[in-house]
Amino acid sequence: MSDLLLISGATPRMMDRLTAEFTVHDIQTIDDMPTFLAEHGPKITAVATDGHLGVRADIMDGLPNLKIIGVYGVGYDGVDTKTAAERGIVVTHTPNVLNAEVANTTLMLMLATYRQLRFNEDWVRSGNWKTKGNAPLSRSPDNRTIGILGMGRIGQMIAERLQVFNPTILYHTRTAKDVPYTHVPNLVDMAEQADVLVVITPGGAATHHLVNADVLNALGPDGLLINVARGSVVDEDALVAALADGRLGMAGLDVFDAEPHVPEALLTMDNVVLQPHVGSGTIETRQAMGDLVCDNLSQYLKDGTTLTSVPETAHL
Ligand code: A2R
Repeated sequence: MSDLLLISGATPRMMDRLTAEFTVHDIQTIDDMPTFLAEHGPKITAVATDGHLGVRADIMDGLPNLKIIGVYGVGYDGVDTKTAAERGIVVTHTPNVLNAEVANTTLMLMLATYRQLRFNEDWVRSGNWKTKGNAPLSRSPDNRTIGILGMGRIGQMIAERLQVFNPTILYHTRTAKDVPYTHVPNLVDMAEQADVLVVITPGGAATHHLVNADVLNALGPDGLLINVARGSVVDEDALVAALADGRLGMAGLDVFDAEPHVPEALLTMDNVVLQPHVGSGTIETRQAMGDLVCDNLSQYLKDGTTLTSVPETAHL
């Protein structure tokens, strides 16, 4: 059996499949990584990880015969794909199977912020309803102009599912796509026109702090920012400041810069809805993602091909 290093968590079903096909070394059981790598590194040919944890450079260096990295997630900003490609290591990820769930999360955040779900729930639980009467009115998510930053697999699914709110959809990407929405070449221009800005690009250097103070100011005091991509795409300090000053109206956030750390100031804001990076986090979707990780690894074992390589290693 081939040896696999498991860096991220895995669902029980994923674990069953991995242990049936590989000798699994779970990173959580390894106390001393240098000693482990010296002893077992050369026989490990596969890694399973997630897009956030990726594979640390010292671990990659300690696995001279690594052939495949299976990422549990569509984003893979934690993996150094350049080094992987140079070393002939295939990197796979789990696109498409989570599109619908991340779109659901986006709609949940939009409804929860516009309709003040958390504030109103507190109104009931705190007894305010009895002592203070009806809760203040909220705003409607209907008929809004929604700017989507990123119009790939997930962005397109978000746009489709948003149709229930009768929106006008704009999008910003580096290149225009074949979609029935208006491409806006400048992000600040799009934020100026939009009531809602949905962030759904990959993370990494190319998108770092794309959403900066200028974009947030353009979105404005009635605007809503939803981030279901990566914390790194939004300048978090600028976001906290804009919300605190009232320059930005509301935020629905599933991702943060230094997870699981969330800026203290956000925790007390009523106009913010916070989720612990659960965009794809349902039993059904995580099962489908886990299956795809295992399908890629199994197929690679069998014939050296994969189902869903990342573009950077697709030529291998
Ligand atoms: O820019 P383009 O034409 O390559 O369009 C891609 C867009 N995008 C960007 N837009 C503006 N500025 C950038 N610097 C930039 N870089 C990429 O993001 C494309 O429309 C979209 C990415 O689409 P997909 O590759 O199909 O990714 P998918 O499956 O929608 O997932 C997006 C991300 C993941 O990487 C995770 O970080 C997160 O959603 O869960």
